[in-house]
Amino acid sequence: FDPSKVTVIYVLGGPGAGKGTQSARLVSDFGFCHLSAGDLLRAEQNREGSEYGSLIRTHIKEGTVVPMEVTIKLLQNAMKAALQDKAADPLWANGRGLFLIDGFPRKMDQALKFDEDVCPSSLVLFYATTEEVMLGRLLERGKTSGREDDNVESIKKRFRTYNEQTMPVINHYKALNQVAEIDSSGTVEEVHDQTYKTISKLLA
Ligand code: UP5
Ligand code: MG
Repeated sequence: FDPSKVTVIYVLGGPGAGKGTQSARLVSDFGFCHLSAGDLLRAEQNREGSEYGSLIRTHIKEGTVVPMEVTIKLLQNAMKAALQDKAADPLWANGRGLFLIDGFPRKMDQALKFDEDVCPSSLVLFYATTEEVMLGRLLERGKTSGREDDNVESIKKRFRTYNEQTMPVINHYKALNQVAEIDSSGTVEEVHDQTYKTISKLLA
């Protein structure tokens, strides 16, 4: 597809910061196509006949980053499918093919590769809060989510990967002045208000 016809926003922040929750709100506000890299990986893990199932399962449980070839392929396929499906959606087509890419890129090599080979992003929405807040949210969700990484052991590993590998990505885009940082410690509504203002300005 033609990168000049789409607008990509990366949604980053630690595990449990609220990326998925806020992305869902932006879908109803602005008609974004929301692609969560984690959700795509979990779907691929469960797809019958996938050659990557056990590789993905291990990385998710250990909180480490799946090799970028796998994730980028899944994202590209999902973007292509969305461009076909949503072509008739006026909100989306009149705009610029709005994609929220949630939870990606998590590592510097992925960021450079995606920007260069697929499509550069216009903005990084960065949800920032404390590990204490994130831990509380994930343990609460873990009671019902069935996610294999919503347990204290996996969460600690996810925090480590985030600090060591994903923070450098955020700092890279900060140096390029492409980061909108949002404090995600408040209620869903409070965080959404801030997000809404930021995105309205970008799309104005
Ligand atoms: N909640 C949300 N906002 C709240 C608020 N303001 N106040 C109170 N509660 C709030 O939210 C988490 C929980 O908190 C929910 O119960 C929610 O109701 C509540 P959510 O919106 O789901 O947060 P999110 O940031 O999306 O958390 P998530 O757990 O999805 O983040 P991760 O980044 O850890 O998970 P992801 O699915 O992106 O990745 C999982 C794994 O996949 C990674 O660890 C990695 O192994 C692998 N992966 C890759 O290898 N490569 C990739 O590119 C992507 C993922
Ligand atoms: Mg999520």
